[in-house]
Amino acid sequence: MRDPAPSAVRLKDYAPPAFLIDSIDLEVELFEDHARVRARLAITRHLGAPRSPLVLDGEELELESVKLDGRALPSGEYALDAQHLSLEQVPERFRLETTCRIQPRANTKLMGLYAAESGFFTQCEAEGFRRITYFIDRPDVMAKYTVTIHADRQRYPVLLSNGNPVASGAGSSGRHWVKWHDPFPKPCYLFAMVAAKLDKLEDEFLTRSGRRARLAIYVDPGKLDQCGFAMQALKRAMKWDEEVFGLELDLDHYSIVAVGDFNAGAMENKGLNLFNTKYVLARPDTATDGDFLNIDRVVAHEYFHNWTGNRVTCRDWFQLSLKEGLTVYREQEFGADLYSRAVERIREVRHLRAAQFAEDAGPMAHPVRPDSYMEIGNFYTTTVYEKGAEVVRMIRTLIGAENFRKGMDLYFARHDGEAVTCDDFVRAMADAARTDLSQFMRWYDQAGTPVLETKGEYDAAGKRYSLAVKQSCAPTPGQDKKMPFHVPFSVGLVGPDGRDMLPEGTRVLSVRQPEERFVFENVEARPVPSLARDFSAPVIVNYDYTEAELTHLMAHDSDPFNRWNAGQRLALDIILRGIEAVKNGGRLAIPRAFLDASARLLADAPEDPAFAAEALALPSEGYIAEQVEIVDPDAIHAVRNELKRKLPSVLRQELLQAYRVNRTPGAYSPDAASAGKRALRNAALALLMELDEPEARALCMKQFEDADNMTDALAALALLANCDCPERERALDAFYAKWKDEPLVVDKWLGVQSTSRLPSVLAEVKRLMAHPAFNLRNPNKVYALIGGFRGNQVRFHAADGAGYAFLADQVNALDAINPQVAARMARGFDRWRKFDPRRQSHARAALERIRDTKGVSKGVLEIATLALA
Ligand code: 0A1
Ligand code: ZN
Repeated sequence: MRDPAPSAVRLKDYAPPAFLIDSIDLEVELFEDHARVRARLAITRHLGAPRSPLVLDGEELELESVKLDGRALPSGEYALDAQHLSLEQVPERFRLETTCRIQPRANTKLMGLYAAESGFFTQCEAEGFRRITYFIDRPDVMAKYTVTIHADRQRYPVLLSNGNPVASGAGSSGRHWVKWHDPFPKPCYLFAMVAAKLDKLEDEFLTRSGRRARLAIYVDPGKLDQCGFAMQALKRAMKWDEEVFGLELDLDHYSIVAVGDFNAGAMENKGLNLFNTKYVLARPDTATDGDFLNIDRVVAHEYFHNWTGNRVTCRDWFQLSLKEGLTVYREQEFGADLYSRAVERIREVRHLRAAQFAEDAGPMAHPVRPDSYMEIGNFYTTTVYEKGAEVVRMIRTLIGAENFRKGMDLYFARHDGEAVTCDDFVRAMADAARTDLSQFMRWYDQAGTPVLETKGEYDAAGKRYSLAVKQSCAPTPGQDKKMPFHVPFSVGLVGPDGRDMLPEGTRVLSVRQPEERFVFENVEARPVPSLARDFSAPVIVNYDYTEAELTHLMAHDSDPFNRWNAGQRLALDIILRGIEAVKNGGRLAIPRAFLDASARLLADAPEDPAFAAEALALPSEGYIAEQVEIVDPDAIHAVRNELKRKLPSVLRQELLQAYRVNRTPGAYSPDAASAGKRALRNAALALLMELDEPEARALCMKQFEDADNMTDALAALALLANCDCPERERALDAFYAKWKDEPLVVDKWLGVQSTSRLPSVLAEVKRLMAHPAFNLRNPNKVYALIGGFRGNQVRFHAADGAGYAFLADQVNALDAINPQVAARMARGFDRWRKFDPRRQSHARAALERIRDTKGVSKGVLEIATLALA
């Protein structure tokens, strides 16, 4: 086995930089076949670093010249390797000028400066700036930037960088230039520039202190009609941050640029956010309710980073969750205020449980603050982001809303303009609340999902209810023993009449010991405990509920999250028992209670259709897989579908009724109420389609053909793509013919095919790889087709190993083009050890093949090695 250790970067090795860079003056000249980058750095030796050499990072740069304080250095006076430019002896304070040539058109990694359809774009987080020029590429080196971009005026009329435009002019032979200055010192990962032909939507925002900020969204020519919603989203976010956190925009210009080739979702570069088109472009006929919601959230997320990430940044990449966990938390709160708080929470937890709990249980398990990495690009994970957000939320639950706000204020007062650590954040919170959060810090340093075993006891004579809580956390790679966590455990006691029995409704217990008992006095009757209300901590709560208790909670719990959660537990228990039964030659048994509860959900649906849609959705196949010892994907698929089919066979009329009454006539609007109706209507249609009857298919086809919005059209298309029926091909062909010139809609078309449940899906995916609609160089296409298949549990984990072999081939092919995207795809193997020996041997072979490929990237090697370890 290979050891990733030699090239691992470790948190404990952190040392402050030996040099600081006060300012950088960047001159970028763009040509069709290359770019020339001249950088003038003002460098000072940093405290306590007496004689260390100057080491600058650089990658795929062709160095043309180096000057120190104006003197050109002969090659003997510096050292050059594939990763660095080093100068053995430099003064205390000096200017260094380098000139390099780079090849943006050959940059398929989409890190650094690269070309896309309409021009040139950058992505620097985490370590992309070193692909543009030699620099000390780490976030605790913060410089002031002046950037001049030169390019052909016709082809690249728009020249942008961070900050404010300060000068511009014409050059010879049709060229022009624009100079930008950013007054805020920033780490180089926040640098951005764009040279492209783009259309622009303009607007403005008057901040509460009276600053007039000019807002702009730049998109590919012809797409202006798809960016109105993103602009409104931006203004909603700006207003919300002023109102909720007292945080205001500090800039005169704030721009968003959308680009179709982008590895991630979006990037918070100071004053110049770069976005994947997916999170900007939307029109009712091209984007679904989910897309609109995501745009609201991602636009807000990047905007919120201006304070949580940019004004206060990370000292090193181990602290990534300092900005990401906090910003996701802020984004979640924004989403909750704008849409439905309960439904947003349910969706967030569904995602966390499916993705993050699985990550925490697999080979890539790492703490919210990892302690080592080979490739930082692999640590933009659901643990750092979503579990990180839960950690911030837990602090708020423990210290209360008011103290939390004080803590935020104190954090900014102390650290504005600094590069800090997660400890600094928690210290501000603890100080503001005058409380001790030292045990709480373990959430940052210990990986794994804690389990709370709970038992209730009611003493009727003493009117006392006591709850015993025992916490544990399974070992994770490199962490055999865990210390007890400090868990905020929100508990309610639901009475026989369905009412809350605690005077305060919900009590937040502070669980700190391995074993604890909490006593509730004056409890008049035996309660049903409602545990971890609103998902108060990212833990697994075990309690031996009876079916009757769960349906009681489903019907009455005042906490909507736990109302939903009770239904999920009930369904999960039925499915797990069904899987066991089938394994032993028996059958799935569906208790009456489940059908009654579902009927009640539908009857109550008019009050909150979006909630009803969530409650009717069964736990995902991936989540079910996490609950069993050895995964049998076919059994999970079969049993879950059988349960799903049972509902329409018993509740056909109710579902048809829900389908009929939840129409949204009139002009489309993505607001929560309308989206909720569509969600329920489409959930009803999905259940009816399980009957595999021509009437249901006709209804579905009719919806597909008549829909005036993408939500309804795509929902119908996805259902048709799931069935082996004549309507399938007709619908898929019609959809493609209509949308082949809208790349984001083509991604949806690829997605419904790669996630289809048909057994032929791998053959279709392979066929689509050669379709003109697909392009291995475009990350969105890869995520839709290969990523979709990777997440298609029953087909990807086919017993013959064909899915694994296919993914290995694609990871290898991608690795040569875009290692970051390849590494993400390679995560599909994470859970291979949970499957049977036959599948395991196929997966192992696929992983070994990836690991042993000549020239494998560091990122893919890290994923494969950890998976095999
Ligand atoms: N900071 C961004 C995420 C991001 C990370 C890496 C990237 O490289 C391709 C791009 C974006 C965010 O949290 O939105
Ligand atoms: Zn972020």
